Amino acid sequence: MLINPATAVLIEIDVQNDFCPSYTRSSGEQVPPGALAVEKGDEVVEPLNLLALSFAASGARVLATADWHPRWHVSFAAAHPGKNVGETVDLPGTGSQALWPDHCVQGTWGANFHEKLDLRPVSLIIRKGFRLSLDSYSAFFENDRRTPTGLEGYLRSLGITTVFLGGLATDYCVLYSALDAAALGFTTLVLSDAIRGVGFPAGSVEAALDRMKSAGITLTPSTGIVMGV
Ligand code: VGL
Ligand code: ZN
Repeated sequence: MLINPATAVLIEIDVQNDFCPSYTRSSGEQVPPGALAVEKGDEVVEPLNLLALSFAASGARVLATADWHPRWHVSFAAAHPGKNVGETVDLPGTGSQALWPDHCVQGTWGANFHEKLDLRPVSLIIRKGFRLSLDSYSAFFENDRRTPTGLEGYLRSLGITTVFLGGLATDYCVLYSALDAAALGFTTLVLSDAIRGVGFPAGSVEAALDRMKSAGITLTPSTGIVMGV
């Protein structure tokens, strides 16, 4: 697949410690799992790094997003006495909001990008979910589905028409970012080898892939992408 670097962007979604499992550094040191570790979540790092290099080398932009919550964020079960992780609450403006363990708290290790994610090609980092009472899965709109992150305007001002997405998690932030990108009229491609899902509730990854396909989103391996005109 030949891609024009002037009109395409790669967005690396939430490749943060809290979404990654434990692993061993080459020094032998064990890195603990994140608070909301996605099974094999760290496997997205290598394909994203390779593709990011190829985007940057061709002059195309690479962006990253970060989940960036204040302590006692509304998406944390701990902020709702009597509620547990995996339950939902109804929020004014948002509707049903899933409750998670505390994760990606601003300024903590868990909110940092995975240490193997190559940030050198990344020219913009979008932080989302930073308001106490509003969550954000999508890189474009927060969970009230109205509050923009500013990403749409950024992409349009650069003449971007094609959005490649990879990262974490397939069934939440990648899904909602891809659906919004497609709804906004961007040609949207999700990198099949550079996504991993939470898998809660059961079947959510399969459901997410189906929703993406129904929305006209292409699932494609990162290895088949060649930058050039
Ligand atoms: C995410 C659940 C809660 C994600 C973020 O990045 O997919 N999932 N916050
Ligand atoms: Zn979150």
